[in-house]
Amino acid sequence: MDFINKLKAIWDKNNSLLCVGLDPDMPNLPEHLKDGEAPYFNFNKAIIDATAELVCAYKPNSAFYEARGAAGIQELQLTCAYIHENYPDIPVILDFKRGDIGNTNSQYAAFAFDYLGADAVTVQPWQGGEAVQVFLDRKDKGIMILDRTSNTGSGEFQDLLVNDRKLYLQVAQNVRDNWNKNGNCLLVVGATFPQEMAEIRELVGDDMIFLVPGMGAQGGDTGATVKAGLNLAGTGLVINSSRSIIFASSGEDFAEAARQKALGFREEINKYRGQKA
Ligand code: NUP
Repeated sequence: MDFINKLKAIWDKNNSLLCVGLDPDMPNLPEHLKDGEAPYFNFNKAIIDATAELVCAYKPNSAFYEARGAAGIQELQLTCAYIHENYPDIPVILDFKRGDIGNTNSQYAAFAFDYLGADAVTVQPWQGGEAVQVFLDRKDKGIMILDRTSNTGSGEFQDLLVNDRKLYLQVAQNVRDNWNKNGNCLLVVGATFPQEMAEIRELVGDDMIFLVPGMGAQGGDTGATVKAGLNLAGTGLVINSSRSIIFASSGEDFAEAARQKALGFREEINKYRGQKA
C-alpha cells in the first residue's frame, strides 16, 4: 500500500494523529540498557511495543543513529525492520532532511527506501524541484518538504519576501502546483507557528498533509496547532513528539511511561479534532 493510503488507514484504525519520534541518545537512555547489545534498538523496541496502538507513524531521525557510526545505522535498520515485521500497518518516516543534485539524491532515496524500507522521508527544497524529482518519482512513498520549520530561528530565510509573499508560502505553492503530480507530497510545518500553519492550510487546501514537529519539548500548543492545521475531514496532520514521549521516564518503567504520555497526547489532540479555528 502506498504511504498516503497507509497513513489514512492507520489514522482511522488507531484514532490517532500522533507520531512518536524515535530519537534516542545515550545520556537519556535508561541505565539498564546503556551497556547492553544494541541499546537503541532495544530501547525503540520497547517504546514501539508500548505505543503501537496509539500512533499513526514512527519517525526515527537519522542523525541520532548516524552519530554512532555503523552500529547506529544498523540499529536504525533493525528498528525499521521491526516496525515493518510486527506492525506492518504503521508507516515509518525517515527524518533525514536530505537534498542535493538529482544524481546524489538518487543515492539518498536508495538508502531510505531500498535499504531501510522507509515509507516516507523529509527533504529540503532549497535546490529546487528538478533536484527533488528523484524523490517525487517514488510514487508510493511520502515526500515531506521542509516548509515552515519549528526552530526559533526558522524565519531568517523562510519569512523573506519573495514575489511579495513569504518564502514558506512560495514553497508551499510550488509544491501544490508543480511538485505534487503524484499526490505524494506533504509539507513540514512546525507546531510552534500555528498562525503560519493556518496560512499554509488556506493556501494548499485540504488534501495536503502536514508533518508537524514541535509538540512537547519545543513547546508547541496542541489546541492552536490542531485548530490551525486540521482539514475539514478532521485529519491532515501527523503530529510528532519525540523527547517528551520517549524520555518520559529514565527508569525501568520507561516504556510504560512513554505509553501514558502517548495516550495523553492522543487524547488531547483528539479533543480538538473536528474544531476548526
Ligand atoms: O521543523 C522541524 N522541527 C523538528 O523538530 C522539522 C523536524 N523534522 N524536526 C524534527 O522533529 C527534529 O529533528 C526531531 O527529530 C523532531 C522533534 O523532536 P522533539 O523536539 O519532539 O524531541
